[in-house]
Amino acid sequence: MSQSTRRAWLTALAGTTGLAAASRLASQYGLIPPFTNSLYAPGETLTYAAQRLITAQSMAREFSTSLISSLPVANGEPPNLPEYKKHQATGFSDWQLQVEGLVDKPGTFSMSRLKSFPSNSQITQLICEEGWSYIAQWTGVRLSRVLEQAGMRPDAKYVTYHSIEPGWLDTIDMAEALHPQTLVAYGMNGSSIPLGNGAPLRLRVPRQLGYKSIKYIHRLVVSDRLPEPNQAAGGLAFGYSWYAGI
Ligand SMILES: Nc1nc2c(c(=O)[nH]1)N[C@H]1C(S)=C(S)[C@@H](COP(=O)(O)O)O[C@H]1N2
Ligand SMILES: [Mo]
Repeated sequence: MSQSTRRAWLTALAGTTGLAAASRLASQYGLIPPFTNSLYAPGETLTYAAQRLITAQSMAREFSTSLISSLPVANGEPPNLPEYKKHQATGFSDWQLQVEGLVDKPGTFSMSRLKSFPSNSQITQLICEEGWSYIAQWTGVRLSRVLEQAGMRPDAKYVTYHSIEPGWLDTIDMAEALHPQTLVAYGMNGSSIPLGNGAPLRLRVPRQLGYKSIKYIHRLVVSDRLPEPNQAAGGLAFGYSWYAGI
């Protein structure tokens, strides 16, 4: 979108009093968030559209090492599943990330293969919707790199990522999936990720609220559409908005 179109859009947005009008504009520019059947849908459309216009290229704030939180909160216990415990006992050496859907080379990525790609680190703040946060360093491979390796097809629009933990999965659009700060993270604060924080793999999505950073991930599905809203899981299952830009 050109600067002038963007300005016109924003002016129109500012001048409108009804969310319905904003919604119409968002629709015209293809900025409708995928889940729009909730009570808050018009507001969510407005937020998503405005944020996508203004912040498509924006970066999550990064911090200096001295600001890393000394006691990162682990929100919950690691999955109480025999399968997970088996992996834990072997130091997660056989953990795999399965990639499927709109890719030319569906298959699995072993931990060592993921670690063989150039690694990226970021010191970012994980902000929970419940009001707490912590700053940590995350290390991993860019999701964009994994998607490229898997031969993502041009018609791909969304990436759904699944946790081994039942009920935990979420989806991001391509703007987020291909963003340089979106990582398939295997390291935290210079070591492997602690159990409670998502060992051995978590998706780190630092431009959105904490619930989009799903822990214990083992499967990515590339798609041109979202899962049906009635399959809502992860944050959506609690009624949180699908788009959680911060
Ligand atoms: N698999 C899984 N991923 C998850 C969660 C969870 O309970 N299970 N909680 C989410 C929420 S609500 C937040 S705020 C962050 C918390 O991350 P932390 O455990 O590192 O503090 O993880 C997100 N990812
Ligand atoms: Mo959260």
